[in-house]
Amino acid sequence: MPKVTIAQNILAVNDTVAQEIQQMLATRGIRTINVMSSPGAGKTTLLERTIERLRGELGIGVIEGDVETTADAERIEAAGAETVQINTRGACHLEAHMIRDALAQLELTRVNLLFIENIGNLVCPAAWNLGEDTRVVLTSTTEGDDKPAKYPHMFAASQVMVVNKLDLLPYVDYDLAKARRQALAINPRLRIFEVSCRTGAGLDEWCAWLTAFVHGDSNTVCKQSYSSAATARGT
Ligand SMILES: Nc1nc2c(ncn2[C@@H]2O[C@H](COP(=O)(O)OP(=O)(O)OP(=O)(O)O)[C@@H](O)[C@H]2O)c(=O)[nH]1
Ligand SMILES: [Mg+2]
Ligand SMILES: [Zn+2]
Repeated sequence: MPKVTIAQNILAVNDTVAQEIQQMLATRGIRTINVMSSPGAGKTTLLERTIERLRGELGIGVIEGDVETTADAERIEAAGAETVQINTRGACHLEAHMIRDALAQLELTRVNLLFIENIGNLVCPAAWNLGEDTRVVLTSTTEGDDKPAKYPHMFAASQVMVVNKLDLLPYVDYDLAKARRQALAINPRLRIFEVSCRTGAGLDEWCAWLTAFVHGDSNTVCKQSYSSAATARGT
């Protein structure tokens, strides 16, 4: 029991920092998306393809979270977006204080869409509020179609699901309808995009949604109303 109390205190402190971040970003007119997935589902690739398509239209910034290396930040910079790398040196999720420190290093003047690429992990990132406006969970056809059912908290705590690597469907046992059905059973309001970052399939729809999201279209606004502490308690 004492351990649970400590964990919830840590999450409550995290929520306070996250609220400060959310207010600061809202004041600057920046919309923020926390991108989560298992390792290798294609988070960085989706961001690269998105930046290539939208950089003329939107000011995109990226906070890259990885346990080690600056490889993903280098890829994002090469794609043409403002970026800063967080190395957690072992930690398996990002926390709000890391985002606060990273934001101090980002040139935000021209940014109106900020992505946070979380650590590859379908479990604990769901419990940590980072001050984002919305959460995107990415899953890919090579991981199996049972991920929503096996990791329900991640899908319950997200507003958007992107299924990536559609180009590999002929080679893997992945039932798109089953994944969609399982995800919607957990979270009926989940917005679903099915894409291939390899072929570009589905990216027009994804980018159109992002543009509307940045411009505040009410159908795309899915501001989170939960807290990290409440998520951890399962309430
Ligand atoms: N065939 C195929 N491969 C893809 C697609 N999207 C990404 N990949 C490949 O999947 C691998 C992992 O992609 P990343 O974008 O690095 O994945 P990530 O989720 O950022 O990985 P971590 O940051 O390590 O968690 C790379 O080899 C990509 O080229 C896709 O749509 N189709
Ligand atoms: Mg990555
Ligand atoms: Zn973790």
